Amino acid sequence: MKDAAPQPVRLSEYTPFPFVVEQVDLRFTLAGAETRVHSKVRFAPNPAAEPAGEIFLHGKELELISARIDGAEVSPVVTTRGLTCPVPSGAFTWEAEVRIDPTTNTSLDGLYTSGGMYCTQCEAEGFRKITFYPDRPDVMAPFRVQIDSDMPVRLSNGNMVEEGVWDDPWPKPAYLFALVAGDLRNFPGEFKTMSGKDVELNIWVRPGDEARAEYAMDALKRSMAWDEEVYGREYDLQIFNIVAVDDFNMGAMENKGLNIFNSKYVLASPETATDTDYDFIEGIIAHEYFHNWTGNRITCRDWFQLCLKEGLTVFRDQQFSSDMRGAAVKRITEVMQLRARQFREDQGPLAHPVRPEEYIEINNFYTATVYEKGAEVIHMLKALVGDEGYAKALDLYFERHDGDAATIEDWLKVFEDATGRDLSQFSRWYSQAGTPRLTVEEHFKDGTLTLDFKQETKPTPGQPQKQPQVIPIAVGLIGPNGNEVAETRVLEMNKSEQSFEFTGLSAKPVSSILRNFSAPVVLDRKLDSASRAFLLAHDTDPFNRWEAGRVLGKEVLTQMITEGTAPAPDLLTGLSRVVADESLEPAYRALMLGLPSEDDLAQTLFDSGHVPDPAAIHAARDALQDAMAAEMEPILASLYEQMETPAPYSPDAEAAGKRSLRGACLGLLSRRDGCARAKALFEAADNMTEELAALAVLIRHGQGEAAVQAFYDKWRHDRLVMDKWFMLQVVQSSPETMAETVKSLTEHADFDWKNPNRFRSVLGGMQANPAGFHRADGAAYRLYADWLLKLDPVNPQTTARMTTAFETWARYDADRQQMMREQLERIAALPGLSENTGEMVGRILG
Ligand code: B3K
Ligand code: ZN
Repeated sequence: MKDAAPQPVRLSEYTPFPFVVEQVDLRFTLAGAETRVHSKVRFAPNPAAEPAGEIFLHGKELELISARIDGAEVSPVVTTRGLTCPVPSGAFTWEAEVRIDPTTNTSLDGLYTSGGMYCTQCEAEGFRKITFYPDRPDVMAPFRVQIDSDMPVRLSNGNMVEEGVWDDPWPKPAYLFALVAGDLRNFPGEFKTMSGKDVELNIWVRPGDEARAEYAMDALKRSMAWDEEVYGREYDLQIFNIVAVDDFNMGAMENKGLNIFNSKYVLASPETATDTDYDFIEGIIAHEYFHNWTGNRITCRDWFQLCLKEGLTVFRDQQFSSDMRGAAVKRITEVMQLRARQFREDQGPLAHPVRPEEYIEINNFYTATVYEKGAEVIHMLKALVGDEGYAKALDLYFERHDGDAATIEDWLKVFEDATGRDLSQFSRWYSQAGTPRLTVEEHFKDGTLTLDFKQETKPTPGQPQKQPQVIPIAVGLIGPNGNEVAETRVLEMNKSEQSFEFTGLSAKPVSSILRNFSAPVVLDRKLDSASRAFLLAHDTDPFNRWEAGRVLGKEVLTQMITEGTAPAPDLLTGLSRVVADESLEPAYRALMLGLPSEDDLAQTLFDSGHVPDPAAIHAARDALQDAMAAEMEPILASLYEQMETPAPYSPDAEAAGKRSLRGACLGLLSRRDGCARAKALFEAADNMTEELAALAVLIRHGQGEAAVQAFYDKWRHDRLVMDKWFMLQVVQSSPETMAETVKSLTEHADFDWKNPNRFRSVLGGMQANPAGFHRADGAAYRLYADWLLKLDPVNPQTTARMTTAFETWARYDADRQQMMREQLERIAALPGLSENTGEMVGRILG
């Protein structure tokens, strides 16, 4: 019998659960395939809901052994989604025993084993694969957990009562439940909170990895101190544990008191981790820790409110990283990431609002829109109400909603109550999908500059008509001599068309618009390249100064691609000057040397009515880099020497910034020196950042064979380093042969395709090589789809996520469109295809 088509869940259909849970007691007997979970749950009628004579508990892939209500055996009706059972009218105690098999759970959702250890992942709906329970975020309860196992280390949420027994006093939804048992070693630490309480800290890793947890521990302590200082939030248990696991579907998980991390985002040493790894570790440790208040103490009423915790927590981790590593560089990297992932999503068939209104599989909505645009919305909110208004609103949020499962309405209401502002129009940022396009025209007359703005958002799936949004537009003015003549002013646009004036100006200024990227919009501004070069040289807003170079770069590349012109000199001289400017931090100068990505260029070309040719885009970027190298060779060569960092390696932002500038110089110089510097650096490097940068250059220029082998021989026993080895060969491969490279890597003895990190290194690497992925004969599309078909039955979540490689199909020529659609249809036709992947493929096909 074929399963009925999966039914979407709708925001409009929310109803409260008819019961509250007063206490949960769990006893785990961990015994491989014979693992048992005994649950005892105290239910009482929910005064805020309609009374019910029966209870529905979620449950998936569970074998029910026994069930009792108030001690008497019951026989519930069990389906593939859960069970239903008649219940008494007052409070009652539900008890059940189930058998589960964590050893064959390859979905990495629920309770599973990874390298001999037991661990869990419950967000969003994994707890129902552990036992029968109301697995929804608005059902919150205290948990007590007993773990019977011969594993030396047994962990769960809350405080440890005795070996293997844990008690979490803070009511939490089931998605925050966690359990770990294994032969683990800890890297210990301690923290004294602002009210003087001592907290025991532990990072648990596999034997031998202890020393590599030092940086994560340091980042954790800094996160705890920062949340006290900036948000007044103190930690609330006696112990905080982090565990590193090798098999994990995403980055990390904020389970109460027991964060579980992909080992990639915990383990670091100078020899094995790059500066980027250190940066990510710091940011993700902070993110998961910050969830303790924004997510755990205040959680979400339902999964439609996901951005309530994720948008806010991303915003908070961005603030933290900005404080740790410098605001300008951080803002630029955030925006690059937003454009690469979120704008791309918004421009295609997967566009959805920050708060979606329906889903089939919630795990498909942990998206750049929910996370990153969700954070941008808060960035705007803060700009509109000011720093003080924001601080007042957040204090009120924590005071009013501590212990709640809250909504976006609750969130906006605290801002309205704290600041007196009406946010009804602003709330469209949560409900309306798509990236607004902001066009501007400028007029100057009699000392007055007028800026005429228009906003427009294109239709997105299910939303043909768009309403005007509230857009904070930060503007500053630069006078002809390069000095700022008007300080940054935040213009508040709330109509489709609106004009703003700056008066009393003695000469026509050059305006700097959307400073610090004050709103997640596409700014469409006609400006001659001389004015852009002027902003590149003089803008006092570091973000917009970088942006001027980026737009100039984009315009030059577009012309090279569509008109076959040579790289324009304005850009080259402008960049040379900025790169040589010693008053600018090295990390910032490194960003200046980066060009818009191939994917970004493809979208830009598509938006301006061209059909992007991936090979031509690749060639143009290459040619522009050649021209940059030729023009700047002397300065690049001297910077390469100057930016050498002294041993021993230190991961701090300043040293990392120097290495990033040095790496950017190396990339360009290798076009002139026959890779001599890269070869020398590969031999001499004492840290992974430089070793990998050198290897990338060698592969890119077809001189990597010996280095690839040497790297393998050196690092073959280190799984995280080997992920890099696999990925680099795909990303740096020549586009013409990338598919063959991928094919041979998937045949390598170390290609463990069931491990998500390894799978993403090789198959995910293809997306970072767009000219290779979009090869004209469709070979890469087929290969990619073959692997998604193979992975889906094993790990639906990771498969579904990776279908987004095809989300841009509509940009390309008819042949490529057809080839991509063929692969999507082939995936859709897989017998037994998961709901996860089925939903994604259906939406991408439209
Ligand atoms: N909340 C988790 C993500 C869970 C994803 C479930 N598919 C990590 C985070 O955002 O912090
Ligand atoms: Zn999060």
